[in-house]
Formats: sequence, C-alpha cells, structure tokens
Amino acid sequence: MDREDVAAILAEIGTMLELQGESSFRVNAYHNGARAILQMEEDLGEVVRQGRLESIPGIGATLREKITTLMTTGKLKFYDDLKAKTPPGLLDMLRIPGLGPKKVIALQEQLGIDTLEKLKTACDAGQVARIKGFGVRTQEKILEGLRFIQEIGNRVRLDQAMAVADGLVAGLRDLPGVEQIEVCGSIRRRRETVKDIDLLVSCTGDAAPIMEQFVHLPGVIQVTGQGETKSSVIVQKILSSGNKVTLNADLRVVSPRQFPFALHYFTGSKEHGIAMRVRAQRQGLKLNEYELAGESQSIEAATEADLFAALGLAWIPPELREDTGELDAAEKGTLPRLLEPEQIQGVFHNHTVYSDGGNTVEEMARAAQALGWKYLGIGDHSQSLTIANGLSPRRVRAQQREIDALNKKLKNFRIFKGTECDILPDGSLDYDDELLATFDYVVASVHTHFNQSRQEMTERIIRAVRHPLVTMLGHSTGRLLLQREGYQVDLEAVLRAAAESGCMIEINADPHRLDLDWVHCKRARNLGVLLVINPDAHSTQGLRNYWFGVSVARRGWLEPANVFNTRGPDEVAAWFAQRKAAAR
Ligand code: DGT
Ligand code: CA
Ligand code: ZN
Repeated sequence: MDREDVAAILAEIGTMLELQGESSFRVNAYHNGARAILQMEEDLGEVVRQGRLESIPGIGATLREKITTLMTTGKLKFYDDLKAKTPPGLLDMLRIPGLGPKKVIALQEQLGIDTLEKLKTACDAGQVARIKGFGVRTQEKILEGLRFIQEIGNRVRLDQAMAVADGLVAGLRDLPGVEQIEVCGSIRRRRETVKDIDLLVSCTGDAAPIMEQFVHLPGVIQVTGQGETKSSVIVQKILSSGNKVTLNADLRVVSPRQFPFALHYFTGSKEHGIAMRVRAQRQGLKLNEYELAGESQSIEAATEADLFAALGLAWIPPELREDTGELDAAEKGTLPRLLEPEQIQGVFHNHTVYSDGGNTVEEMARAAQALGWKYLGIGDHSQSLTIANGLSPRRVRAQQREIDALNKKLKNFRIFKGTECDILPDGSLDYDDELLATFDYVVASVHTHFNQSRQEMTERIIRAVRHPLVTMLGHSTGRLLLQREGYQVDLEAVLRAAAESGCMIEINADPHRLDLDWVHCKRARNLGVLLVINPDAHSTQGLRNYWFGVSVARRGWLEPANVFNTRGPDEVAAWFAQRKAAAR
C-alpha cells in the first residue's frame, strides 16, 4: 500500500460513515486524515515505522491505529465490514449532482431506494417529490442527473484512467519476453475522458505467460476474455480522492515486426485511422493493424515514424490524431512544434490557505521551485465568494505584504501577486479598480449564477474580458468533466472579444475541468488569443496537474509561443506591467 491507497481508503470510510448517518465530527476526521496524508511531504512508510504518525496535524489516535494496520498488513477489518454493510448503489447515487449523503439516506430510509434503477422508478412515479425537503424541483434535478450519468456512460477521467493504466503497465513491463509495451487508445491521445484501456505489448516468445500475468494483476475483478493475442479484464482501483474507478482493459500481444502498425492502429482515433487507410489505398497499399503491404511485398517499419514516412508523412504526435487536418499538415511539413511540459516556467491560478487552499504561500512557492519553475502566481478567491473564504481588501493587503517579504527571501524565484476575482452576475468585478490595480495580474472567473441565459452569460463574460485590468479569463465554461455540463455561453464571441482586448484565456489544467476544451483551444490559437495554463491548484500536489493542461494545449495544436507560461519571469513581469500601464 502506498500513500494514495491509504488516503483513498480513509476517504471512502468517511463517505461510508456519512451514509450510515455518523456524526460529522467522526466523518470529517477521516476526510481530513486522507487529505493530511496526501499533503505530507515525508514518506508515509517511514513515518509509520518510526511511530511518528501522531505528529502529523489532522491525524489522531484512531486514525493512527488504522493507518498503521493498513500500512503493515495491507488490510483493515473495519473497512471491509463497513463495505459489506454499505449497498454499492448508495455510492452510485452520490454521483448525481445535488445528491449528498443526507438526501441519499432519506431516500433509502423512506422509500427503500438503494440503486439508480429504483431511484429512477420512484422519480417517475413522483414519490421522491413528496419526501420532506425534496419537492418537484429536486426530483426534476435528480432525473436530469440520472440522464446525464447515462449519457456519460462508464467513461472515466484521463487522470483516473492513467492511474489504472500505469499500474497495469508496471505489472507487465519486466516480464520475460516483453519487448515493448505501450498504452494506446484515447489515453495515448490524451483525451480528457476515456472509455477503456488499450494495452499493446510486443513479444518474442510465447505470449501465454504474459496473458496469464495480465488476468491476475492486482485490481482485476473479472476476466472477460483470455486468448493468445488478446485478453480483456475489468479492473478496479480506489483512487486517492476516495473514488472508485472501474473500467475495461484490453491487452493485445503482437510480434516486434507488427508492433509499429498495431501501435498506430490502436492509438486511433478511428477517424484518423480511416484517413490513413484511405491515403494508403490511394498509393496502392493496404494498411491494417498488422502491416502496410503492396501487391507483392510488405513494407518494413521499425517505428511508427517509418510507417508515416512510407506514406509520405511526417510523424504525427498522438494528440493530433483526430482527423482535423493533421495528415495535410504532415504532408506539407507544417505540423506544429507542440508545447512540451518542460517548457512551462510557472503557473498563475493557485490557491493558498488565505482562501480554500491547503498550503501556505511559501509552501506553494517552494513546491513550484521544486518542479523547476522560475515563478508562481497566487490567485486566491475574491471577497464575495464567502464559501471559499474569499479575501476582503484588508486580507488582500496582508497577503501582498507577505508575498513582498517572501520575494526578498527566495532566491532565483519570483511570486506574482494575483487574484481569482469573481465575475459578478452583471459582468462587473468583485473588487474595485483601485484594489485590482494593486495586483500584478487578475484572473477573472464565474463561480455563481450558472443558470443565466446564454445571452446574459456571454455578455457577462465579455464584459469582464474587456475590462482593462483583467489579465486572463479563468475556467471559461465552468464544466466539471462527467459531473456537470458547462454553463451556456457563446465561446466564439468570448474568444473574439479576448483577441480584441488582449485578455488571455486559461487552459484550466485541473483534470476535473480541462476547460478550455481542446477544440476551442485550437480556435483561440487561430484567432490570435494568447493562452495560459493554470493548474487551479488547491495544494502543493495540485501544482503537478499543469501536465494535463499541457496535454490539452498539445491537442489544441499549441506551440510554445501560443502559451504565456513558456516566458521567463522578466518577460512575464514586463507583460503584466505593460498591460496595467495601458489600463491607466
Ligand atoms: P475510448 O472511447 O476512450 O476508449 O477511445 P479509443 O480511441 O481508445 O477507442 P477504442 O478503445 O474503442 O479503440 C481503440 C482504438 O482502436 C481506436 O482509437 C482506433 C482503433 N479502432 C477500434 N475500432 C475501430 C474501427 O472500427 N475502425 C478503425 N479504423 N479503428 C478502430
Ligand atoms: Ca480505449
Ligand atoms: Zn475558480
């Protein structure tokens, strides 16, 4: 068990206790403990061995015992018992937006609902609306939520799928006979959500032992097929968030000679694959998952690049393989030189303990430095967002003084003073201009009144984007992947306004959001909008999410010059200064 597994189990215990109607005190102890473990800088195994768990803030005696048991035995009876007592359907119900543990308990106690099917039937019969505290509106929202869950099917987020896929790869990589191993499909293309895992292995000898290992890997809960060249399993993993992910994983084993062709085929997308096959046909060749062949002979390819070259194309990065012009560009030699993660020098939209973050400004800065960055921007929430502990003007000034002091102390590193300022319903900002001008930069975001009409929302956001003191627009549609659709907004109009006013648009790198969507990212680039990658980190760990933002940028054909964070600290400071000067 590692830190993430333990945190996941603690969080799941918290949720299950909540479903049993336990006191919030007890429930929170587990959720806080999970968070504390995730935020710990030290190695958990080491701390347990040295008996120093209790010195970690947020972990009391009960949790110490349970964590120690988990770390030393890999099991916890308390957890297993709790799991046996909790109908899995209750956990499914929690996925419906607006259904918290209290409502789920009420549904179970009063109507005996413990599955999504029963919930749907009861809503259709109008029974749910009659429960005290529910009403017709809530019932409608639940039905809407059920439809939404059905629509998204069993897709999972990229970060979740990658966590599962990495575990599978680690369990196979070192087996005898395994030459190459690659995760293909939507994960290799870095799509924001994923249906299943497509693993590909090339092997010299007998594939049977590899298949045998695959179907017995940790987390495999069901084997749906086991053959010589292909096996399929259902795999489950509890993630550090406490969420359980379940998804299918296919493993295909091919010969080293077939590998480049299979790698290309199973990476997809399907549309890209078809375009490639059509191109091959025009050249009198046949392309499939095993080979590229002419009438008489098969074409050799040691790598994917050889395959592309045989069709007169430059190698196309997987992120671009969506049949949106990549073949043309590869033929003409005009493929973008895509942004690389190492080119990021810092990020701007991050929260600290001043608002709803878990770490101090200094901890965040040091974590950024450890990632090799040259600067970090702090953008805590603004005053009207009280649920996130938004900063009053007085606390803004205190934070700015703290940042000034830290900037004197830190070597070769710079903290920029920012804010994530709410865009109020009418499009005005949550601080007055005088205060806004004290920041180096302003991220403007919508956090309330998501139900405005498309026209109202568009006007609201455009008004903010046109404000001369607004530097960048935060999470532009407010979507939460697989949980909540974005608000209704005419993004084309917003992007045009941004291009005109010189306001940047954020690529929110939180894997729950990944908003701006890659499709609009490409559009923004073509309109000449400058993009900025922000992890929206609420802890030092959260900073690492910038990587997912880079993936979106790559899918959006972005080059380093299109992305503000590739600039050095002096350039960034100058850009901010110039924009503020123009606002005066
Ligand atoms: P998803 O839905 O997140 O799993 O997305 P993919 O792209 O991973 O789709 P998947 O798992 O159904 O298939 C993996 C790859 O295999 C896909 O990207 C391309 C290839 N493939 C699958 N079915 C077909 C097909 O009917 N025609 C062609 N040309 N390729 C296919
Ligand atoms: Ca797939
Ligand atoms: Zn936000």
